[in-house]
Amino acid sequence: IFIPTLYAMIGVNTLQEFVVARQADFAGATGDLSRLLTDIGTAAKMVNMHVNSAGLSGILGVHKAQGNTSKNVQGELQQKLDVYADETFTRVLKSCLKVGGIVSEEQPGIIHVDHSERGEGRGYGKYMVCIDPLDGSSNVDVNISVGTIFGIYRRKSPLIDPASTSDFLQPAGALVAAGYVLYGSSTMLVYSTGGGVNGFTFDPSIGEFFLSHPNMQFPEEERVYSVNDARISNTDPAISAFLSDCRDRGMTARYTGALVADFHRNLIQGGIYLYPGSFDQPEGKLRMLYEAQPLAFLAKQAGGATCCHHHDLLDITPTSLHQRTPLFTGHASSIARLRSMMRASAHPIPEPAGV
Ligand code: AFP
Repeated sequence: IFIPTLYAMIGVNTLQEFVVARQADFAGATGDLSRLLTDIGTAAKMVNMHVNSAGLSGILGVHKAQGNTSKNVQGELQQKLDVYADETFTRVLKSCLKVGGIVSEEQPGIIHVDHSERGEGRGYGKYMVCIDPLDGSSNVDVNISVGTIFGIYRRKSPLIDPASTSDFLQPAGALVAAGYVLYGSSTMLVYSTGGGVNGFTFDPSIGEFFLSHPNMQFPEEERVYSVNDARISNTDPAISAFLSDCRDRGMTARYTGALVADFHRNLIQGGIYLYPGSFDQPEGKLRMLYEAQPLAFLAKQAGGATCCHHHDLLDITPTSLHQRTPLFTGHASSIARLRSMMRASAHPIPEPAGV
């Protein structure tokens, strides 16, 4: 049993200690990425406080601007907590000298971060951050887990100019780091810089994340499949056949409606998450840059795999900032079985535009 305060007493790594210690694994590391990752931890603590007290602090429900409900760039209703989480992560990331640009689910374009404007250094930082500040936010009003997902790329263009769209449109295989925060029965931050996946649990009594899940790997056993079955009537019939095969193999269904929570459970218990495209909407619902790619990177680091209908998702170079993608991620054997069934399908989903 993990008891956070006990871990604190016996001197197990805090997030900050761990991140800094891991820096030594990378020859020539400057500490810039370490600073950025610990800043993300700080913003997560702030959002965590509001998520935990949402029912008491009047921050439940839909956000209104000038009396009207507000929508994000995807046309989805914004919850008050979506807006708070977006403002918090953006504010903290902008103050980090290493960040040159941010793409958030809640903002239409690139948020450029020019440090020279504040007399705080030279131009723009070298890291591009893609973030879904509050994933699964429709769960908040009913007190079910939500999350934050982030991916960090190294920019390709010169630091002296504002970041360009192509600095963000890189394949998941080029991520420098990725992770998520799960605001659940306890709050966890899980991340990878490429040398495995490590999970940290927040100890609210002292306000620190402590290493609680070192070297996370998908277990051998495949136990769970996570899918919204309302989304499979108009998709590739191979997916229904795959789910039926899952049931025959003794797997069971679990789906929360928050990608982070479903991915996290499947990582710990062994399972697969599915959000297919449909014949009407081949690109599906989930966003490539700040949902699919970071989780694909983590899945790979944890011994799992990720695909869309026709490709390994790690190989896809996105073509637009808010691109959507079908997503199948989790246990490597489940993904391999699903892919072979989709390859043999008589009615495959057409390739979405931009892939
Ligand atoms: P919201 O953030 O709008 O609640 O969407 C959550 C999400 O992007 C992802 O976290 C879920 O897995 C998925 O959408 C749920 O979508 P369905 O409601 O279509 O199942």
